[in-house]
Amino acid sequence: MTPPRERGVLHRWGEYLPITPGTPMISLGEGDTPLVRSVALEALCGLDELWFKLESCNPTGSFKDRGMVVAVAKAMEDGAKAVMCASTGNTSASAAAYAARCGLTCFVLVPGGKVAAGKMAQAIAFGGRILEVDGNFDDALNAARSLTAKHPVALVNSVNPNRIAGQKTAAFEICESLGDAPDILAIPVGNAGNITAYWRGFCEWAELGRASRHPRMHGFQAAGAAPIVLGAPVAEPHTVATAIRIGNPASWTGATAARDESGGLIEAVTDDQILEAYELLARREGIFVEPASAASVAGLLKLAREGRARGGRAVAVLTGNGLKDPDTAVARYVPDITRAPATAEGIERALGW
Ligand code: AN7
Repeated sequence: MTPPRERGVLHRWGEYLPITPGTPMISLGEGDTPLVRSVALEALCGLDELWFKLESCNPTGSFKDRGMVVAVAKAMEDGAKAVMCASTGNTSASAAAYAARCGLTCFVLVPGGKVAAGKMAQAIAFGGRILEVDGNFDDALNAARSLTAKHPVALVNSVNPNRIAGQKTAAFEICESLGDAPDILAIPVGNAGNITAYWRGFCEWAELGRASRHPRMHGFQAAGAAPIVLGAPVAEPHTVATAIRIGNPASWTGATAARDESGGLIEAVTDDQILEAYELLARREGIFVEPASAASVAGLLKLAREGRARGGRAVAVLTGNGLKDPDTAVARYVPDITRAPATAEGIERALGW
């Protein structure tokens, strides 16, 4: 029997990544995520086709694993014994996982009280050294940059170009799955690394002649944390979508370049619009994402309602799993739960059958 092909971003996409013969080919099986066609929201969004890229299916439940595997492999190649990141939660979960696997120490700087429970559970489970800071993500990232410039610890935020390199592979996968680039790529924007990475991926694929065109990049920020839309940093960002509660994105110029070069847009969606899309994805599509991920679909719905949808084929990136943030789910829904005795008769009575 032939052993299964090794999986993961480094194995599958290594020739497009900054790896050398000295790079350890680590993997948690990241990448190769499903591209699933919409059954209900496609029409509501005024599109001919809507596909969901389920980045929530990565090993730690978010897209961060694609870039983290490259960043951690390169850090090891450079002899690092420790990594550090600032995070709204998903980066820290991913960094802590790869660090655990590779025997590295992982320091994570998180905004105190503002990280969803599932993400904290992951950082704790993977043995991360967690520093809850009295400030927001932007403050934590500034501190992480200073600390890693001074101490022998590798910074694995998306300001590390290896992160962006790994994340661009999702664009390759979309083009391979659809046979070409889509007309629209809808994506949530926080620190703006991912929109930067996707745009790079689509451009690279077109330059290689493997796609015949580029998508229009549609980025969506939460209204309470929309610095790129406003054109100025937001000192105190707020949103239910804690993953994208970021007031001064590190890859700001990457995001505006993606928007402008692609003929796309970056707009804001309110928390109500985010939670509406969050609910529609769960109840009409059977896809449970965290609130930040729903921003991509909220944005498409908003464009349709404003009469700005132009049809075509769109891909919405669903960046993180709904299980990351159970508290938002519990708060959003009136659960359909009935207490009953553990007998068929008792359950019939409870159901009124
Ligand atoms: C689910 O984990 O910034 O625009 O520290 O977790 O590349 O920042 C997370 C960001 C979208 C925004 N969706 O991506 C972090 C962090 C989810 C996220 C984003 C994040 P970027």
